[in-house]
Amino acid sequence: MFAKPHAPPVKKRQKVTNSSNVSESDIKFQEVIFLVERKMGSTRRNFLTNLGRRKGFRIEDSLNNAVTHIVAEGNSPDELWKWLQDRNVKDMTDVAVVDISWFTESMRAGTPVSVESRHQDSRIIKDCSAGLGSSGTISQYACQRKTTLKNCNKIFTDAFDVLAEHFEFNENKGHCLAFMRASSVLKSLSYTIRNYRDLEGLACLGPQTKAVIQEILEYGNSLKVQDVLMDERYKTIKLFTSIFGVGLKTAEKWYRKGLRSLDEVKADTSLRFTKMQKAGLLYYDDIISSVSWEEAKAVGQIVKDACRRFDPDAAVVITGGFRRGKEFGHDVDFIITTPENGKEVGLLQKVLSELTYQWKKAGRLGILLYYDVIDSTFDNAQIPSKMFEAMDHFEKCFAILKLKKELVSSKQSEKDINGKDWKAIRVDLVIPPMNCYAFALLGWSGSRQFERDLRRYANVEKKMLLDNHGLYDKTTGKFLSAKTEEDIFAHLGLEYLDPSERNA
Ligand code: DCT
Ligand code: MG
Repeated sequence: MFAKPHAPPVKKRQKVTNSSNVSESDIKFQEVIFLVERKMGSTRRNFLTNLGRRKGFRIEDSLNNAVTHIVAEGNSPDELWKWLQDRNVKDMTDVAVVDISWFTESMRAGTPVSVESRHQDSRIIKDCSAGLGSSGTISQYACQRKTTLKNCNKIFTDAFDVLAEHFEFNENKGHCLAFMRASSVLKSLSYTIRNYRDLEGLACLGPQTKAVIQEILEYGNSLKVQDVLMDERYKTIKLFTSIFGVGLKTAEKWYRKGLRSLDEVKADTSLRFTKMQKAGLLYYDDIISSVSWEEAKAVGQIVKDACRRFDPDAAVVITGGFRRGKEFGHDVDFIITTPENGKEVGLLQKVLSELTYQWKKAGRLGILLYYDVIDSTFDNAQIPSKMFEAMDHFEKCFAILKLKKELVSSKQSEKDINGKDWKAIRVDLVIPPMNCYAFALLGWSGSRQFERDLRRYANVEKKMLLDNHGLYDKTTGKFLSAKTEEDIFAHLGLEYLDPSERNA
């Protein structure tokens, strides 16, 4: 793997023999540079080498272990990868592969400048800190790519996300998946796509997705995306599915009835709302405004206090987007379990009654504004399932909690436009037994695309079935146990990715 572009590594210095007539004392910097002759040509390479050495840079004639910066000019990623592989360069840890612009800027500055994403033009090298498949190209699986929250290609991924949603609304699964995968690949890159050739060798980009990129590169936006954003059906389905408890089918039905706004929905006396939809409409404004990390922490404290009252050893772990480092989310996801297998049974009911009791004691509208408990249908014989999107079988609860603003330090004494000193927050609680904890944690940490690709990778590449309950090896017919997420990655032969690197 290559080094992250923003932190150019300082390698352990090794004694390097310079074939030039530059003595060690002339060298002013610890960076060790190698210029790739391919495409650059020997004359230009000699010229740049001499120029650099005169300025006190250490420039190697051959590619050796001391090299910290490989500089190339005019090579496509594939060509460069092949060139490196032909030279048996395998361990690229702590080596920055940079564009000639890094070298010329450094010459101008008279000192090695720090490596920025602009120096890693993908024509020279693809994102090396994002995972590489065995062929040296970006893997088609998100679980082999590092995807942090830093997205250098937002202009493209926003467009893809709109199109993916549009196809989801039209129940065109194939196109939806194509755009979700393409978006996910671009999110993993540490450089910005600047021209069409930057797409060479990237996985999951087909003619459709490439055409959108080309349009954005040329005109700054995509007509198709503009059309979708203006499309009445798209806008209405998006609005209706943003109500807690409303899925695609219901949204479609309302749209076909001619409904277009929340007010129209609320006013339509012929509609029968589920309990969940009623709560969704009642607390719509609060729920649609995202939950901040501070609010999530405050909710976590409430849930923890309620759990610990019954089991001081209970573990309450925040998962979902917040575990991946997101600052805002649409809900707060928690996994609750107990160190002893089986002791988790009944805990959720006690926690819910504790939250209700708090309400009675306070004599006010309850802290538990809404909840729906899904009983456990956990049966070892039924797992693992081949359904990638299947809900797991653990006992869980979809709730709306009332969070007093005074519990969130930055919001103390704040009131909203309705004079309310609290905010309704969507909370999911999942209660797996301890022997499934690692699988449940991995499954609920997301992102959705990461989970999809992890399961697909397990199935296609490893002949294993993974879900939120366990991992099954189809070749040996055995379940593989895991205490930690690291164990699961190891069973799958994958490099461990921190949750912050799973924002695929
Ligand atoms: N999950 C999944 N498949 C689904 C639904 C959820 O794999 N069909 C997993 C992935 C994320 C996790 O559960 C929590 O789901 P969400 O809360 O919907 O996602 P999130 O990443 O936490 O996003 P947000 O920050 O918006 O809550
Ligand atoms: Mg979430």
